[in-house]
Order: sequence, then structure tokens, then C-alpha cells
Amino acid sequence: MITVYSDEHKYHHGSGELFRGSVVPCVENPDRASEILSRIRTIGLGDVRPAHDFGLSPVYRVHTERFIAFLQSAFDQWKSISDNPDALPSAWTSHRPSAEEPQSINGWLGYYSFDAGTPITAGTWRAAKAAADTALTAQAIVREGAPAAFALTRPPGHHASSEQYGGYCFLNNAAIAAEAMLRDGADRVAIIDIDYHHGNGTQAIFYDRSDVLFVSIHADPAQEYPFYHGYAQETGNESGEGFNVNYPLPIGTGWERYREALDDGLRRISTYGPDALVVSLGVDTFDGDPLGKFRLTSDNFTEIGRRISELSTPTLFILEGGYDLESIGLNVTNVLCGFEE
Ligand code: SP5
Ligand code: ZN
Repeated sequence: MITVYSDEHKYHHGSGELFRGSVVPCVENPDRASEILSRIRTIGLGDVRPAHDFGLSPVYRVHTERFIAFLQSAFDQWKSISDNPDALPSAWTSHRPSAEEPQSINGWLGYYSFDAGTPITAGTWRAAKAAADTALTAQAIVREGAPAAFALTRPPGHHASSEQYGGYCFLNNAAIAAEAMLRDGADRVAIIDIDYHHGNGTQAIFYDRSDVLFVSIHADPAQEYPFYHGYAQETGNESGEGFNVNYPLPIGTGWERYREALDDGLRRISTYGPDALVVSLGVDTFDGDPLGKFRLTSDNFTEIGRRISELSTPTLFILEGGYDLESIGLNVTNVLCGFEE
């Protein structure tokens, strides 16, 4: 399988995130991508290709212009009030009482974010744009006829919506790639999100639409981040009714229960009959993950890849979460190798 990778991800390297009242080192760091790349080379998964620059038009199909302007210039404004290398928000508006953008950097950060775990650093925009380009380059490889491709992206994307960032995500790489598939002629695209956390951003982006089926298997939001979305009764809105499928699972979920949700989700996708599939590939469902509290083993990831391949649909894998550096390379490549078997 071809991997697309850009070194530019290294420009996003936050120092800290707010966690239980303290600022602790960021678990979403450049070493994650290095570990996966190194494993891909060790096992000889296939070619590793650079990302092309697709400009901003595919990004604007998902995100608003004012949100992109914010991501591009927030750090410059932050420098005028702080020497801290991380811009973190400290105030939020929960219900967007006004469509007016705040005119101060702290107001601005809170207007476009939903947590304090996602620092904007000097290189964040550059890295986020490169991640979107990585996803788009891999999308083009699938469009041109490859059965599958892997976009080794960071920062991740599935928590980001049209104008909110959070959960370590800025641009929604999976949504940008799905939109590119539609533009390239697909009538229907399915996204299966197997990250431990609910893909609230992707859900929000496609919630009113029937041309993208979103299926997410994740920890129950009653107990886990992102807390406010991901319940089973969120099934879509208006013409999107029935095209959003959530499988919230309890903390401690192991393979038996996970497999039932996966098989059910894959059946829904098969019935939908998509022209292309996007996999939001998080491996924070691993037993040893520092954030996730599911109990999947490395062998289970191989089986996940095998089951996804049974859809026989052109498939684009896009990296999301997964934070155990010792196993992240093995677990990601197990999904990809299971698919190829
Ligand atoms: C893409 C993705 O997996 N995003 C997950 C965001 C979860 N953020 C909240 C988790 C808080 C725990 N972080 C503290 C690290 C302690 N070592
Ligand atoms: Zn996650």
C-alpha cells in the first residue's frame, strides 16, 4: 500500500495541554508520525510518497474562510500578549450568542475552539495545511485506481468542524478528502471512524447530508471526551436523517463487543453502497493506550483491516489518534496489512 507523508507535520509541536487542572506535555506529538513511518519502512509496506500542494479551495469546501484566516494569523496576535510558545484559550462562548467575531486574541481563541488541550503554535497552520495536502494526495492515488492508500497525517482532524478546532485537530482531513472524492465524481462516500473518541467534527460537517454516510465506533460520550456528541440517537438531520450512525461503547470494551459494532457498521456501509470509503484510523482503542480505555490487542487491528477490506470499496486510510509510541507503528500497520491480505 502506498503511504503519503510530509515532514511538515513537525512544525506543529505543542508544549502542553490543560489536563486535570495542570498543563501537561502534549501526547499528540511528532514522535507519533516518526514511529509509524519507521515501522512502514521496516516492514516494507510500500512506497512512501510526498504530499502535493492543493491550495486552499479543497479546504474551503469544509471550513469557512474566517476560520482559516483565524488559523493563519492567531499565533501572530498571540505573540503580542504572550511569550508562551503555545496559544491556549481560557474563555469560551457556549452558544455563540453573536455572529460577531471578538476583536481580542483571547476572545478569538475561545470563539473558534472547544477545549484547552489543543495549543496553536508558530507552525500549526503550516503543519495542518500539510496534513490536509497529505490526505488529498492519498485521495488522488485512490481516485486514480489504487485499491487503497494511507495518509500519514498529523495533526489529526476528526474533531474539527467547519469553524471549530479542538481535540488536537484543526483541519478535518477526512472531511476534506471525502469532499474531494465527491468532486471527483463519487455519488456517495462513506466514512468509518474507528478512533477511540467520537468524530464530532466529521459528524457535524455531514449531519444534514445523505451523500456522505458517517459511521463512528467510540467510547460512550457520557463517560469520555468529547462528551457532548456521539450518542446513538444522533442519526442525522433533514435529508441527512439516517446517514449518521454512532456506536457508543462502554469503557473497558474488548474485542467481542467491539467486533459486533464494527460488523454492524460495515453492514450499514455495505447497504449504502458507497463509491469510496474513508477510514478515520485511530489506534487509541489499543489496550495500552494512555488516553483510551478500550482493550483491543495488536492482532485485533489486523482483523479490523481484514473486515474493512471485505467491503471491496476503494479505501482511503487517514491517521487520527493513537498515543502509545511503542505500539502505534505496529497497530496502524496491522490495520493496513490486514486490509491487504
Ligand atoms: C484525535 C484524538 O484522539 N483526539 C483526542 C483528544 C482527547 N483530548 C482529551 C484527553 C485528555 C487527556 N490528555 C492528557 C494527557 C495526560 N498524559
Ligand atoms: Zn482519539
